[in-house]
Order: sequence, then C-alpha cells, then structure tokens
Amino acid sequence: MFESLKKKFSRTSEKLEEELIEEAEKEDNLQEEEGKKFSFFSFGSKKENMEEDESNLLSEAEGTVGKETENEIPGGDSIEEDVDEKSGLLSRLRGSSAKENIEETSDEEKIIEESQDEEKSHFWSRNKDNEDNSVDGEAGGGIFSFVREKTIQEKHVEDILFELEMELLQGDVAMEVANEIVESVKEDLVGKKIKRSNDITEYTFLALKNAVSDIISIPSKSMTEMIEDKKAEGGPLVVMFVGINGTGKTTTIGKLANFYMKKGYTPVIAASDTFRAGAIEQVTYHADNVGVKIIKHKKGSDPAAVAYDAVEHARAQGKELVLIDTAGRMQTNTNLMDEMKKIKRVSKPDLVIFVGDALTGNDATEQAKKFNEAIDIDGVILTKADADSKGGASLSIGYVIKKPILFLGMGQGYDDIMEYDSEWMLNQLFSDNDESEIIED
Ligand SMILES: Nc1nc2c(ncn2[C@@H]2O[C@H](COP(=O)(O)OP(=O)(O)OP(=O)(O)O)[C@@H](O)[C@H]2O)c(=O)[nH]1
Ligand SMILES: [Mg+2]
Repeated sequence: MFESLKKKFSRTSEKLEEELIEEAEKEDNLQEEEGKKFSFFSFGSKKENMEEDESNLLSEAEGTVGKETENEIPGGDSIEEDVDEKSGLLSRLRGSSAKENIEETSDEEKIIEESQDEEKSHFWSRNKDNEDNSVDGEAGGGIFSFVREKTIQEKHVEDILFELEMELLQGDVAMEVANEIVESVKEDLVGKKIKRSNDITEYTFLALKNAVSDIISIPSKSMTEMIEDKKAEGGPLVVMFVGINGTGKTTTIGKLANFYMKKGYTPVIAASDTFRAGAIEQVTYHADNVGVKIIKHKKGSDPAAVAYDAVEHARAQGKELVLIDTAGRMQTNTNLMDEMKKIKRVSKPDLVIFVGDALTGNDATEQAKKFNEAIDIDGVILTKADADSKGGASLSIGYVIKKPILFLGMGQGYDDIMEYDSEWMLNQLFSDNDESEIIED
C-alpha cells in the first residue's frame, strides 16, 4: 500500500543527505588542504630553529626532509606518503629532549589523523549501510563524521522541499496538504545541527513523519462509541452514506452491518437508493447475506420516506443502528444534491458519512469538499484502500475537510473493512523505516 508516497519520502531524506554530505566534504577538503599547507610551512620554519641547535641527528633528519619538501611542493602529489615519511623521521626525533620537537611531532600526527579521517569520510559516506545508527554518540571508530557539526540552512532544503511538494502533488496529495507538509518539514529541519550522514536521513525522515502524523490524526470518537452513546439515550445511531456513483456505499453498508452484527448489535438497512436500476435488489442481496432487516419501498419512491421508515422501525424494535444507503450522485447535479439534503432533513441522521474511492485520489478530496459544503458531513470512509498505491486521498481527505476518516474499505468481502487508525496509517506510509520514533516537540 501507498508505495508511491513511501518512495517520495525516502527520496527526500536521501537527497538532503547527499546535498549536505557533498557540501561538508567540499568544506572539509578545503580545510584539510589549508591545514596541510600550514603545517608544511611551519615544518620548514622549524628546520631553521633546529639548525641553530647544531644537533647531528637533527641536521641529518632535516636535510632529508628538506629535500623531500622541495620535491613535493610544486606538484602537490603524494602528500600522504610525504607526511608518512616525515612522521617516521620525526618519531626518531622524539627521543630528543627538545620540547619544540615534541610539539611539532604531535602537529604532524594530527595531520595524519585528519588525512585518515578524510579517507574514512569518503568511505563511509558511500557505504551508508555500514554506519552506526546512534545519533548522539561521538563519531569515531570508523564512523563517518563531518569535521565540524553542520547546521541545516534554508538554502540546503529549498530545492528538495520544492521537489517534495511537486511529487506530493503528482501523488494526488491535495495542494494545501502538500504545502502544509513542506512548511512543517522546513520548520523542523532549518537550524537543526547535524553531525553525520545518518543524522540527516533520520532527521529528514522524522520531520516528514511528524508532518504527516499531524495531518492524518484527526481525533474522533469511534462509531462503536457513538452507538453506545445513542443506546444510552434510548435511540439508534442513524448513519447516512453519501458520495458519487460507484464509490462503494452499498458494499460498505453490507460490511458495516456485518461488522456490527458481529459486535452484538442489530442493524437495519434503509434502501434509500430508489433511483438507480437494480440498486434495491443489490442492497437487499447484501442485507440477506449478512442477515439484517431491510426497509424498502418501490423503485422511484421518495428516498427520504424510506429512511424515515427505517428509523421508526429501529426505534420501535430497539435496534441500535440504522444504515441509510443513498444513490450515487455527482456533486454538480443540483437536483440530486437537493434530494440528498431532503433525506438528511427528514431522517435526521446522527452521522453523515462521505464514502470516497481512494483510487480516485485528489478527485475524492475535491468531492468530499463539495459534499461537505452541501450537507455538512461528519466523517469519511475511504474504500478500495487495498488497491491504492498512491495514498494521496488517504493522506489529504480528512485534513482538507477537517473531518475524521472512520473506516477504510480493504477489499470486496464483508470482512474487508477496518476501523481507521492513524498510527497504522503512518506505518503504512513509512513502513520501510518504521523503527524510527516520532520526535517529541
Ligand atoms: N477492492 C475494493 N473494491 C470495493 C471496495 N468497496 C467497494 N468495492 C467495489 O466497488 C464496486 C462498487 O461498489 P458499490 O457498493 O456498488 O458502490 P456504490 O457507491 O453503492 O455505487 P452506486 O450505488 O452506483 O453509487 C463494487 O464492485 C464493489 O465490490 C473496497 O474496499 N475494495
Ligand atoms: Mg449503491
């Protein structure tokens, strides 16, 4: 599920990592070069001091080093070998009591270490799999590290975030949701101090995860809790299902009747799609399969009256749940939208649920907006999530209309429905890296 978003998220993390490592490497190389030149020249000046000491050993050593030095400066090649040889000579000088010599020796050793570090940094930045995963520990023991800590600046993230936004939009994420994610990731990252490459990936990934987590978590009571609340008041929970044609309203009603029967409740279905040919037969088929009562009138009759009768029936029989099926309609069809408003007025549902097809991506979000404007919906059920590789609607729909997703349709069987769980959704979206924890603010 949601492969497309998953890919986009890990690509963003990797790109930022690449950019920062490249920049850090450039800076480190520059520093390194400057460092070598400096110690090289300080070594040359040391030579003069040492000559003043007139020590035989020292003169012999310096003579050799001096020669190498002259040979190596112009070409600038073999610097590491050069340093190695110098270091060998200098370690011989270590036996000397001259304090200056000792100081010079440790300077040279530093250069060697840095030079080795540079090799490590190249090696590790290209062999990420071998990296240590800890974030706070000091770099060492072969772990890649920047020579200095790097602070992420706006310029580092601008291109990547622009790309992320484009990709989210292509992945059918609604514009306002894409903007929100990008802004939140930017806020999270800019100013963050990073020590090594796996920090970058982790921080970017967690920033994304935090942003998405905020977007998909809309607190809501579960439908079961709502049934219980209504039961305590002595009435059924009346739920009306709306949406455009073929999104899965009737199938979802069959699934929910089954779901709540299994929980010990007694649902009743209202066949309020009196409009489409075969609709009454279809919903009757599901009611019979699941074993629940169906209230139906003739084709073409008033759907509001059917819904009203079903509510009366549930009240009279002490049933806990009324599921009202309605005809699919385009949000642009004014007559049918008015008819839907009438069903709502007459049956006074506790919940109006928009049923959207996840596969239609941003269209589902746009339709939800229109239905919400027309009759103020209370929640969403997204169907066909089992076949949704993009994830755009799942990510956007709740946030855009500020209403919770209540269930996800996960297939064509009666058991193929699950209560929406934002943690589960987050793991679906980020499952390749799901061992990461969400950063606490
Ligand atoms: N894969 C998959 N298919 C689904 C799911 N929900 C519904 N379907 C299929 O979608 C098709 C349409 O389902 P219906 O329940 O008839 O849709 P509807 O919204 O009632 O359609 P209208 O009444 O014509 O507006 C059927 O073939 C269903 O089996 C789901 O969660 N996953
Ligand atoms: Mg239907």
